[in-house]
Amino acid sequence: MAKQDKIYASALDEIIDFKFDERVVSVFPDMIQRSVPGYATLISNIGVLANRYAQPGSICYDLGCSLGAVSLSMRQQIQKAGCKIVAVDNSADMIGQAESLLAKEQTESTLAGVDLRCCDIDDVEIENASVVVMNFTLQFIALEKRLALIKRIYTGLQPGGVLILSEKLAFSAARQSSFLVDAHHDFKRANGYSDLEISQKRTALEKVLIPETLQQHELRLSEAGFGFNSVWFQCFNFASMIATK
Ligand code: GEK
Repeated sequence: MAKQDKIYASALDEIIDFKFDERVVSVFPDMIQRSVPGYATLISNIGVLANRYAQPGSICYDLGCSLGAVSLSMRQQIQKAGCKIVAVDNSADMIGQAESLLAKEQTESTLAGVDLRCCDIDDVEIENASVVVMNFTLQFIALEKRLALIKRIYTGLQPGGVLILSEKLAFSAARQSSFLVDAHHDFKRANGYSDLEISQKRTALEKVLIPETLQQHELRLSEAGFGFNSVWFQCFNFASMIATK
């Protein structure tokens, strides 16, 4: 069973900015499952979508892979010959743990192998790509770097390739925003988080996770060159988009 996330359970004198360090890694499966509504549905269906768009002999990227859940799902689902999965995270603690999880789940029947890399997304060359996934990663990238990254992904994709982008969303309409934020907090309470945990985690993430509106994402995707894009999943203020080249 996954170790329970109690990081923000007792009152802290000082709340420091959230970091993907050893402590977070040790509880990450429990934390993300209890914090992101629809996480398991997203993971399994990203694999399904990846198989639909993966092109034989191409590369599928999992940018900000954490413990490799998206890579595992893609590896299970992709039935196209000669695909490689490149999974990238700049947290050494995440990559270390992802390595052992991926090795444990290794089966001989999978067609696609996973190449795990501990580095910044900025340092990864995106080439010959048919599928690029950022499952709740762009929100941690500095605002001023986001357009250049999306443009680089667009350039590295083959025609017909896709970007799958999941994000926590912001909403400009005050009533809609407070409804969806409150609903998300209810979801966290229903999953056993206390008000103290919710509020301390919120403070820790304030300067680190910068959500944008769906309109801001859509504008950036079109500016980068993506043609069709659509939301394919949403639960409360968490959504996943697919954009095609
Ligand atoms: C999942 N996709 O389980 N370069 C590389 N990695 C980064 C960078 C960067 N510049 N910035 C942040 N990360 C996963 C969940 S978690 C989302 C993704 C969350 C990494 C960071 O180390 C972390 O592992 C991941 O992006 C974001 O489907 O915890 O809310």
